[in-house]
Amino acid sequence: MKKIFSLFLAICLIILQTGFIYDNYVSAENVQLRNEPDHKEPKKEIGLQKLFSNNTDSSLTLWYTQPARQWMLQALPIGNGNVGAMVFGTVKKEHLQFNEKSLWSGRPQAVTNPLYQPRMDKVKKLLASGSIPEADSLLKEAGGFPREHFGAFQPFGDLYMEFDHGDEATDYRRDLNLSKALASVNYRINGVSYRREYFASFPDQVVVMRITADQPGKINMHVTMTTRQAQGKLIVSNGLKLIVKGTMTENKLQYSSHVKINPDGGTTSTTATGIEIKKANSVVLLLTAKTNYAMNWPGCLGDFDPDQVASNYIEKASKKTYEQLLNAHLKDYDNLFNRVQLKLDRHDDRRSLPTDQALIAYTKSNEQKMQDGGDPTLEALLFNYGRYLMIASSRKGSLPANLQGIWNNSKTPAWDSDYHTDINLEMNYWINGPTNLPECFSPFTDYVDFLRGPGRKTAKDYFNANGFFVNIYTNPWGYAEPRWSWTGASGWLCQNLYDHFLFSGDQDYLRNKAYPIMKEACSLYLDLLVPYKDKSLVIAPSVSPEINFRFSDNKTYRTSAGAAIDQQIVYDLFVNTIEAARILKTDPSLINTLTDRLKRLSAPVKIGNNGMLQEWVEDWQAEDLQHRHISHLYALYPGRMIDPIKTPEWTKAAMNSLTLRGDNQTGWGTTWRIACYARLGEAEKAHTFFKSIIRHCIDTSIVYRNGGGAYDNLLTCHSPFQIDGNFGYSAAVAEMLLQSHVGNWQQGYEIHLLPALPKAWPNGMVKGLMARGGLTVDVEWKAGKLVKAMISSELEKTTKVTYKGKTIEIKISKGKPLSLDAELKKLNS
Ligand code: FUC
Repeated sequence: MKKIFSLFLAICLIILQTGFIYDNYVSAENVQLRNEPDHKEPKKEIGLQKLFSNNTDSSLTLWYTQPARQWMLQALPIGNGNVGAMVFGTVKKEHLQFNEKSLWSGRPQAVTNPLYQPRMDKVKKLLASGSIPEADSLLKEAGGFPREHFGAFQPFGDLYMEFDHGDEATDYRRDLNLSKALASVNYRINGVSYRREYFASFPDQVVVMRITADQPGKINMHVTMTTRQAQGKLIVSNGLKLIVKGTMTENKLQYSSHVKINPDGGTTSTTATGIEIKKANSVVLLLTAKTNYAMNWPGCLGDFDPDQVASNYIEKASKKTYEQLLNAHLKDYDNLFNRVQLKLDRHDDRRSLPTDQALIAYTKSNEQKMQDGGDPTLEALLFNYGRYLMIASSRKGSLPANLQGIWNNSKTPAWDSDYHTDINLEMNYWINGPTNLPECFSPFTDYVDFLRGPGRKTAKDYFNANGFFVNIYTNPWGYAEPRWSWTGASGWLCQNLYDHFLFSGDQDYLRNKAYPIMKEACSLYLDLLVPYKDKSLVIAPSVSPEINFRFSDNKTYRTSAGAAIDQQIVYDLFVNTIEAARILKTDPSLINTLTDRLKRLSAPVKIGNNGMLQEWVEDWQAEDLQHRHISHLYALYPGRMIDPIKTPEWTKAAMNSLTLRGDNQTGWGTTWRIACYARLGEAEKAHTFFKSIIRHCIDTSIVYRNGGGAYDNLLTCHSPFQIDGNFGYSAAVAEMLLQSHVGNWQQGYEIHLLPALPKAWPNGMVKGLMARGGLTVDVEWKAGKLVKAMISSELEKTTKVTYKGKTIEIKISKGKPLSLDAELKKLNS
């Protein structure tokens, strides 16, 4: 007790000492295509379709009355974090296109540009004295940045199952059940009902497929596998196995995929290209894939045989029955997915529509500005889908979800399907904390940890600095060169790491994983801070990602000192690292250094003459006023500095900045805006953006403006498909229903119930969301008003709860959930 009291006193003292730094900040209290050929469509749509549309939950099922025609638009994704597949559901010739997340071309970068480092000190000084054109010339003299062998995420292969039963199907239905992570294809031909089921098992590391018919001996099929990797060879074995393996020439990456076919009844034979099955009752197929990639820089190749690993997975799984495999999968998946539920209950005729039709109806009614433009069921489905996609593409022991998660059918995908770090990778992982998927976060942490190796080299080579520098885009080979921008992402990545701790409360994680990385990122920024004209500290060189400013010579430049986002990132990182060091009771001298720099830091949030948040150290104008990036709003979201109650002036300025930046954006540009408006408490404005993200999209080319939307399969488009829109959407919806950014670890975070509930969701229920501090929150509302909130914790906690302007303090005991009504009165003890 005495110890706790002295710790409390010490904290108060430090807060008092450094008070002026923190006063202005909320978080400071923290001291806290290739086009597929068109397939024949089944003729009639009756029977099964009707049956299923009535007995499944439309906010948990994607369903269609036709097979997929194009990979990007209609195929349905399944995945186990390592292997991803897209299911087409074609009647005559089923197609599963599959990926293994680490199958990448390219190789580790060996070359840097030595001409930058000798001039970096001078560049920093010029930038800090406002001599932008001079610094720009000096940088240009050093030439470009090498980008050799960057590579791209590669498609692994295609599994085809050709059925000898004709192609005139009726009663066709293809679906993806999100509560089971199970895809199925159902149809009738010649009086026989066929069903195919597909799931990707994390526990068994295989994709499982089962083909059944309602009459014995009706399955006649030929199975074959192809790869688009030049060195890949197909081996057909009498042991009912298909193997594709090879080694990439440029990087020596070995890859292997095994398919095992287990028929029940009938006869089998091998052909030159595959395996023929005749008159079987049912057939189970298992598929796995593996490479010898390892997240260890600079080699990035592991000392194991991927073919052996793949073979072991298949042999082990072959010993289990289909039911055993399915049960293991359901047990694993159910625990993750079904701990969160969102129900937006409103009578809606569109409930009975197939998903693509519901999407088209949503789009049309919005275009025609019909009063009843919304569809809460579809809006909830997209929320649930984001969580499904996270579980399918990000599990322990593999790389994080890339720009397309784990799915890709092109050898040259857009932006190499890489890891962009000036919004995209970070946005991918906003979903984990609030929507309770901490288990899927470890690939992100492992990857940031891995980037420290190449990042240290870049910090030394270019800046002669300590710490690690991560550039705007990276890959599994650890690419960390500055490339075309001086945008540094180490600090932003650390924001996700620390938020993961705040939501999970996992102190072992903080001590052993996040804190060492945060500390190292601090070393970089400490070395990059220089005194500006007014002696305040600014980061140099510094960039507001992907956008230029107009300087006094009327020319545009990208690089300056102290761009708002960098200042905000440094502020956030230093405050979080101080808080983490205190929690871990370590590094007092680092706490002092960071506290000192925070005092001298040029304000991370400034309001310009036009009443907007300044994007740069000076009140320069953006070259593109409606740019999709809103980096200077980092302080609002994902940062925790701006809040309508605590910082009303900044809130107004943030609102002005968002308004000017405009509404017509890409997928992630839209979801970032939804999250920002949610933080501002602007429920209707946030909901307005749903019409941009739930907008029927058929474009597969790269667009930068007036893009966004979702394909028939509800994968969001930039365009093309980019998964950050899906993940960002779910995170933003959670932000509309629950917020917890105000407060600090010691005193607890304020739980704000239904902070941005739009009129379109009059009745609803959300269960299992997380608030910072490790609290689980369920909320129920009717006619737009809170009915009941239930808060539980694994630890004893005191926290504040806010609803409609009223705030109370509550104490929660371990394992004893506490329920509150609309007046925030306790409903039980
Ligand atoms: C950034 C964005 C683009 C796109 C790309 C993958 O460069 O500006 O819009 O999302 O990442």
